[in-house]
Amino acid sequence: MARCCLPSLLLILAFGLQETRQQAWHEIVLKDHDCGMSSAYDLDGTESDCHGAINGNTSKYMLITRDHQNCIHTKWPDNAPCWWVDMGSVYTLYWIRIYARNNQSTRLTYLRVAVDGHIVFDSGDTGPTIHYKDNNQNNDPYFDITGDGPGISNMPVTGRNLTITRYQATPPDAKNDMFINICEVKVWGM
Ligand SMILES: [Ca+2]
Repeated sequence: MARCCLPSLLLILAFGLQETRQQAWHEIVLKDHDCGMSSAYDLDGTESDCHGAINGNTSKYMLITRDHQNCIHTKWPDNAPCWWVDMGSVYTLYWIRIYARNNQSTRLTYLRVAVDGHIVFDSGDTGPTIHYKDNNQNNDPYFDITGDGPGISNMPVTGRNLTITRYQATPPDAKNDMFINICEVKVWGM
């Protein structure tokens, strides 16, 4: 083989490997996995259940009843709110999608996502870039964490425990808004 062809061949092999890896990605279903949260909002005697963020329901409408829980909501006062899920095995994650609650975008600021302690996203004071399915704002709002997004992008990341924390409210003295209040977490990897 002519030496000049080697770089092209390596490029083709690398591209092929990346394509194969993308084809191998799949959604890692988190439903019913072990999870926990630092505090649980109490609504009419029923506490928010950590599984509300992994029950497969991405609806933006929060339900906290004995039979139906869709979103998670930490409780005030909790100045270091945290939610976590044990994915059951070690995975390499390429994509994380987090669905938000309607009309609660201020609760997405200063949100930090980590896998086994490796921070992969920090929404900072502006919060994440929100998307809607089919660009229709009536649909469920979400944001994506990938390797090429804004802010911290330590993706892909390998680990077993995914943690979401919040370290400040907006504005900082809004103690009654210092919640983690999201509706679903989805992950893709292998
Ligand atoms: Ca849900």
